[in-house]
Amino acid sequence: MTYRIITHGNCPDGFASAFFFKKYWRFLVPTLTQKDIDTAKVIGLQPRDVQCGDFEFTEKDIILDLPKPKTKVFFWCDHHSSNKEENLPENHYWHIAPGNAGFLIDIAVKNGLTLTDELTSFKKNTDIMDAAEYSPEQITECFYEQKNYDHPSDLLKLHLIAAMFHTRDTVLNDEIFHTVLMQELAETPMSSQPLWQLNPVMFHKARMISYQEWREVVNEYMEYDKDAKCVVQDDRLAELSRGVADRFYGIMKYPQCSYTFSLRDRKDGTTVRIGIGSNIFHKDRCKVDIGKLCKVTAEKYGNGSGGGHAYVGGCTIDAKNANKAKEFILKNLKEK
Ligand SMILES: [Mn+2]
Repeated sequence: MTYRIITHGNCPDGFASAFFFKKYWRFLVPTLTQKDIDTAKVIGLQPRDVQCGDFEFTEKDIILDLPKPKTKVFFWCDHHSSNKEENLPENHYWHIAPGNAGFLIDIAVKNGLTLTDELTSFKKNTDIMDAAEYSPEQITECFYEQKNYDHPSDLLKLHLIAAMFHTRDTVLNDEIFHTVLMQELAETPMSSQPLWQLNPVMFHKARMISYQEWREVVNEYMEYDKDAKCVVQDDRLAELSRGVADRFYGIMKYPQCSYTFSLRDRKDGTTVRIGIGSNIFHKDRCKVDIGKLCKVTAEKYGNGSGGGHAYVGGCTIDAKNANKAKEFILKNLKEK
């Protein structure tokens, strides 16, 4: 049985966490050996794969940026408030932090790692990405096509890399994710040459076009509710399905907003998925506990599955209640 590094798949923070663990394991678990790390398989999973209990974990698994499995594992580190655990055994870490890679870096620093400028930048920028702490200029830089990519910032470099495992083909995504992490790793992904030979800019350019196509379709029905100060994106009204969703489009189009709200039909046809967010550039405008509102909405109009954080949340409701739930949410946002 060999060790396995199991991380949040198809996610930049999951990638950054696995990268950091592979490269800096000495500052996290000194009892491991280089051979343990070199032979460790890297696997990307989704939180639901851990929660539903279908995946079989072993005592040699290293789990990053994911909920803690129910069975015994070797190492676990996570930063999501919903995955809180108490009385943790050795090699298990949980703390609320903007990003999991940044949290791992903090642990390594406590164990003697000296931060270089590049590592400091890696931490800062992975935190921005995972906690959505972008400025409007950074959104423009990373979510809209730029004239050239000759001298990308570190933040943009990390987006270029993430674009490689963010295609619409999940099998391809897993293959790229895994391949990149099995290559020779430099100080951070920003300076890892084998990775740059795979031409991440090409993937990113395609993604920028997909975002633009999506924005054009969504433009037809995206609305602004002045009283609720909320951007309403009811995807049930979409006539076409094109491109890839840009989750920051609502706040770029309506900078005066406090909230964004989206609804879309689930594939099963009987449920609707609701997402609510606050304006990330103006979190001070957010007067409603969004996680709570999502929970209440789920209990009132669905089977109770919903929740989130103060600034962002989601829930699933019965499709037949969608219009009532929409009204309920906008009414609640108006009252504050
Ligand atoms: Mn994360």
